[in-house]
Amino acid sequence: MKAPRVSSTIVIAALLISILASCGQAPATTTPDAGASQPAAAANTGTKTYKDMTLCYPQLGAESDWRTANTASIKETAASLGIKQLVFSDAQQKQENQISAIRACIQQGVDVIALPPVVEDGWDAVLTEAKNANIPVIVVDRSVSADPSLYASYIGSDMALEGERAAAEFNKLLPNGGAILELSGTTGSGAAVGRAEGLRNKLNANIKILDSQTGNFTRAEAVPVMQAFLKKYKPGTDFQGVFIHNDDMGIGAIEALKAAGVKPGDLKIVSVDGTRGGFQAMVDGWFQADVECNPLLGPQVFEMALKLMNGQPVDRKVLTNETVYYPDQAKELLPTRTY
Ligand code: GZL
Repeated sequence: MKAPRVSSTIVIAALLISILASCGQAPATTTPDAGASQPAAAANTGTKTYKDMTLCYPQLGAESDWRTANTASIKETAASLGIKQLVFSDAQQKQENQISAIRACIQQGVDVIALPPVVEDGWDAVLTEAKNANIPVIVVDRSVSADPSLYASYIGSDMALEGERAAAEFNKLLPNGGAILELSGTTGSGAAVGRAEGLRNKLNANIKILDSQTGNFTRAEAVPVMQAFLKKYKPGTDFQGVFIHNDDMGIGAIEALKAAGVKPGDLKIVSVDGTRGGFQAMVDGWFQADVECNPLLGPQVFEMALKLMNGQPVDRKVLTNETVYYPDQAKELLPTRTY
């Protein structure tokens, strides 16, 4: 019996199907896993663009000029890149609100979560949920204590170095020693923990930290803290300096110092952030140094997010290069400050 003729059309079709099918089998271009920290890398096709990106940014709050500038950097960068959607929320400095926002983003199936954590602890559960949903997380600005395998990278500042830089300023400002007060940031936040640690690492032994209280990084909360300090300690006699973890609290502290009759220059004050408010405080003679902490992280966040969407390796830690600003340059630089 003659073999049935198989029309040439069928042969060609079968051939095409087998070629197409074999294409589907070609091993995806796997990128070397940059460590167990990343969800299983998707095929590194590099085909995703910013127009495909939905990024979740559960912002911690609006407590300071630094935070306002950080939010602006994220929103402006998202708009300029023309991403598909920025899922932005304001947690009003409450961790539970950030966690709820992250869960909503997981539910939505966003491409990347960029998290600026209000405090270091308490993130393992929700980061595990994100990892199980194969949504990469970039920790931004402040650090977390969670297992590093639960997030892809950290983009921000070396907070301990900022504290060490402040200590170096006090070592110069108080060469014969003395006592300083500390107005610290949000309790348990990576920024406050790091700055406090750095200060204590490098402060000369002849300079004593007389007392430390939190002002939660806000101007309003710093006023009563400084007022309480002034009730307890005599400026110039009991203490000669103040380390303030951010400019907003510094401006609040100045209000209390003025009301108590303290004059610019009576105390050696070192602040952190380098905002316009901090520069003005240096021009007015209140701050003797302002340690930079840069909030403009938007471009780095989105560049890394796109790499993660395309399954490309990313650095585990991206630290911003920062400096210290001084009164003698403040007047000239103030008009150029972008935050
Ligand atoms: C530091 C950032 C801090 C700023 C404050 O990276 O988290 O939070 O120093 C802000 O001004 O409120």
